[in-house]
Amino acid sequence: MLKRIRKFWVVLCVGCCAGWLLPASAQQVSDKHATKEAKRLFQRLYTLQSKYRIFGHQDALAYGVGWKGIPGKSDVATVVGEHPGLMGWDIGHLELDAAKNLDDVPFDSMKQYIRQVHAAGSVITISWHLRNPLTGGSAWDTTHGTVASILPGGSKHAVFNSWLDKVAVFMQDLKDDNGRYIPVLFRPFHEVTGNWFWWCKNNATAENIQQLWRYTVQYLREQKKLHHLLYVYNTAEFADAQAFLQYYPGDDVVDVMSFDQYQHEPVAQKQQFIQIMQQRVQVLCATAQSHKKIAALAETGMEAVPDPQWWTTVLLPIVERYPLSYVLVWRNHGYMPSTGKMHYYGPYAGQVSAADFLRFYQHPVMLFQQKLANQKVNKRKR
Ligand code: BMA
Repeated sequence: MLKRIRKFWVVLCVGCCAGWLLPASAQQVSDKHATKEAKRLFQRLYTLQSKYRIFGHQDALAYGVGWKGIPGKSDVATVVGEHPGLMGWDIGHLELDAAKNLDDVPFDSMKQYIRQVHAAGSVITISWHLRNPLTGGSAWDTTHGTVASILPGGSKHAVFNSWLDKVAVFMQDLKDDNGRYIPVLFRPFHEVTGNWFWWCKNNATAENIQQLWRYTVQYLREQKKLHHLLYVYNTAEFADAQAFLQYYPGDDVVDVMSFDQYQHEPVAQKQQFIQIMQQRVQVLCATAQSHKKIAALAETGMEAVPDPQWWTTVLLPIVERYPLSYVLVWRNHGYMPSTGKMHYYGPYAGQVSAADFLRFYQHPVMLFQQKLANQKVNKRKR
């Protein structure tokens, strides 16, 4: 009898570890060999999204409006006293072996920030404005045929592989103090339904775009043995669920479904923006739920936030009622000589929307770093 009970427990434990006992329909990370930390991050984000929205900001610790590289500072913290719960980073120009990314953030500092904020309880997401491998131009060089040129058999396939090798080296360097890989939400080939990057829909067939995605994930997983990445599928605008999924590469290579959209409408027409965003978020969340994926608004914002109530009258109604895991606003660059405009999306002390951001921060649905850390998204079970 004792033997039988022991056998039962052994089978049960092995079964649990292998995921056998999860119902076939349960949500799971797409990588069968995902690290424990990546699995845990997926499960926690999936669970939390029914109740909370994590607030994210691009490059939050690296610089803000009027400052750069001040240890421990973020523009968000100047308003609410703590950092965002999610931080976005971009590895554009890593493929060039550059010391800094396309927005002047040194890659070494980026790795330090990532280790630091992960330890403090924030989640990391990484995008990649990679240059055009066919022409050597920027990510915005939309030369037709670039995607086909880097697929197996294409003239730039070897170049693309060498770029993926560099991404792998960077990702392999993201470890915590205990030597464990820091899980990352990786969002390559973003805004696929736009028309401004070489990987966007007007420059390649849907089939080529899907092949590129699958090739990239398989290369990083199988050749490079990276198992701490969750993959974020991301579109720009879309008309309906079918359009949203037109470039979707498959449930086995995606963990998060998301889209990017900014408010370009003037403040007086914000209702129009809210309405369209609510419709899109609804479609996104329903689609993500039916595929058992996490849903996110991966980039949004209103440049220079001229609306003093933008956070509670625009962003909150867009994210509050829907099971979205996170919402990220783009970077706080400050004055941009090339456009002659201020280019920032997050608040900072003294900014016209700062008081409203504080109210947004206090809303029970929002998670910033401390509350998120208490939710133990990154933490190992003791
Ligand atoms: C854009 C702008 C650019 C930047 C790029 C990549 O939206 O912010 O200035 O280089 O993103 O971060």
